Amino acid sequence: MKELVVWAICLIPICVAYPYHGYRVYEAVAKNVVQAQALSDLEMSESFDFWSPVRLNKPTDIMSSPEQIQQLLDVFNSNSIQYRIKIDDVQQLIDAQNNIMGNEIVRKSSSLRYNLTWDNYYRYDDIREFAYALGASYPELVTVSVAGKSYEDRDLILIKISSGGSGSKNAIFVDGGIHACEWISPATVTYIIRELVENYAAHPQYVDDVDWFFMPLVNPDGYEFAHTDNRLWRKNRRIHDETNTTCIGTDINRNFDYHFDEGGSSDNTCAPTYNGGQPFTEPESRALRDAILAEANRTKSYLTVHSYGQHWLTPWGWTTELPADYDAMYALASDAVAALTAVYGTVYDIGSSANLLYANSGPSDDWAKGVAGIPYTYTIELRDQGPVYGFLLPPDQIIPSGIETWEAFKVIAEAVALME
Ligand code: 0X9
Ligand code: ZN
Repeated sequence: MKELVVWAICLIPICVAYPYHGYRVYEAVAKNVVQAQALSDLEMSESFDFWSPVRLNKPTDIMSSPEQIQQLLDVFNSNSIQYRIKIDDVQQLIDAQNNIMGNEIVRKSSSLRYNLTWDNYYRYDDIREFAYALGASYPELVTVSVAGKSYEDRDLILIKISSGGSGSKNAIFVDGGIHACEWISPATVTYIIRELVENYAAHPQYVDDVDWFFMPLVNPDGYEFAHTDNRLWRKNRRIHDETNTTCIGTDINRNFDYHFDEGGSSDNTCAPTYNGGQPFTEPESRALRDAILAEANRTKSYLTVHSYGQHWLTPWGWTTELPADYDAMYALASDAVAALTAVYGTVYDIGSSANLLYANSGPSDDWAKGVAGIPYTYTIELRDQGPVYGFLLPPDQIIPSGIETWEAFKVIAEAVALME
């Protein structure tokens, strides 16, 4: 994804950016290898934003600027590729969601000491406030600490939920918001934190039998930038002063030191999957690494929450070969997904990243398994499946996403509690 910031010429003090005005998202389906190759060639040309990977007989979402729409249609037509318009005007959808979110947010009632209501997407400050408010209200369950600082100096919040045991219990580590535009991720992760803490009395076993560690927003700088400037921003906001480039940001999920830069990760600072040049160049990935390592010997499951696609992914991304204990990983994933699907019928598929999605190297889950030695590491790609909104998931899906994902997390917690 190129950085698409087309600023209006600014003669008045308040400038408004409409970077995606007239941008369209098409859904195309490659039904044979020739069509798949044509789409892959298009992706390699880096002229279009591919929101989802090219896979045979599966929909691929491709965003086009207004100027390039005809070029895209020509490729579809000359290869007889079946397509449809999925989002007619990306900026209109962003604006519609901003209007819902704008001024009408239900502000905190007197009994709540935080803003989050899970019927809207909230900003970094609100998420941070939520963490400290829980810590203050439930000191016997919640400990908040700072795992490090982001490139722009924001605190990286770490929340421990534990009812005691002096570190003897098995643990689960969860993170969200590695990718800035995937707003449903921190929203769902904070929903689960709230469920564990504020509804503790309804199901104390999920806290009593395991310890939880949450980093709900790994990439706060990117997340804020996605709110203020570019809704579809993915990377962090580091300025690459070691290179002569004007492009900003590294994909935190390509910056981990396990089979680093072995495919599906870019050495180009302008690319959306820029890997940082070296492993652990980013303060956010270092802080996440250190927080995971601090509890790795008792952490049985690492859940890194992304969107979109409704996939429950296992490592690896760098090879299509499967981990030696893949069957056990698959069995637990399928129990978790069954519980999730039972709520509203939301379908997830399960498989290894390279097999189900695409080759990619340096993601946090591969490192958590391959280096930190955590057995059950999964990337969870939340709603939707792509046919409708993709990254622009409407806020009225936050609570349903939270409710169904919580059911899956309960299954993971029950299994982790019983592990050796
Ligand atoms: O590409 C990614 O970083 C993840 N998908 S996303 O659309 N959220 O960007 C998938 C990472 C999968 N994990 C592994 N390859 N192990
Ligand atoms: Zn992601």
